[in-house]
Amino acid sequence: MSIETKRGMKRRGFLAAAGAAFLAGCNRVAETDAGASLLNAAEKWHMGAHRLLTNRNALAPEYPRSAISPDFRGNGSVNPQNGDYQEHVAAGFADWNLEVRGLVDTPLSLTLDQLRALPQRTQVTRHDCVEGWSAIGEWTGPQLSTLLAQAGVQETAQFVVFRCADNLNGQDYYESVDMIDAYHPQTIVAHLLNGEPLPVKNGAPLRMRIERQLGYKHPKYLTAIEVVASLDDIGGGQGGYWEDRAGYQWYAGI
Ligand SMILES: Nc1nc2c(c(=O)[nH]1)N[C@H]1C(S)=C(S)[C@@H](COP(=O)(O)O)O[C@H]1N2
Ligand SMILES: [Mo]
Repeated sequence: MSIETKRGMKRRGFLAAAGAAFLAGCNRVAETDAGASLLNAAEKWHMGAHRLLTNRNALAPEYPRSAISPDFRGNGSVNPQNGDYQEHVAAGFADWNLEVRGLVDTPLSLTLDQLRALPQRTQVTRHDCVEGWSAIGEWTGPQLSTLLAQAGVQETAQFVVFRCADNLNGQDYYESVDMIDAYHPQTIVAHLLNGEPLPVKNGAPLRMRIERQLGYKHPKYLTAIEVVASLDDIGGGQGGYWEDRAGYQWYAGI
């Protein structure tokens, strides 16, 4: 091995150790309020840098059907037992409704047939979970922008909140995005996976696909879409189940 390569390895070892020390430091500062706001500043920096380096309206990569994963695994809630979800399963989701409410001129309550009758988008995309796995699937459904146009979004709107039917560890799953992701062309309300109605494990009968964000930003078992001006009074105030519970970043852009 050349001296040059050895030097390179030594340097990489040093950088890895420095990185680990930095991360340990982050965990320590996160335990204080000042530290938490520091991390928020870092997240804002990530969002700003991401915005500069990538165009947030750009499309996530789409794949040929031949790239579809044979099994799209289920993660998190895979068969909700709370509320009346199991009755909906037994009824084939015949009475499922999706509400669009909040800062809109005309609140909507849409049946699955009404959602299927809207213009549809089909996309083969890769889902990336922070737990370290990915899967490629073909998703079909109306664009969220179509529903928002139908409801008429008011000027004060800043975020869209997604309400879910499942209660996980005592808390209702929910998520939220800003208006850029809400109007992104690949942000769809999916009712088909690989051409079939969504399996229960993947969020039947409706789940969001928000393709420029990590897996936890794609809420399953969708019951309502709420347009709001602030996330402060929703759930724990951090904009999502994992954001409230484990400090996951609200902006998980990829
Ligand atoms: N309602 C709801 N949505 C959810 C979750 C959940 O537990 N409940 N888990 C999230 C996480 S962490 C991931 S990776 C994906 C998993 O989607 P899948 O089950 O279709 O693989 O859904 C996300 N959306
Ligand atoms: Mo995930």
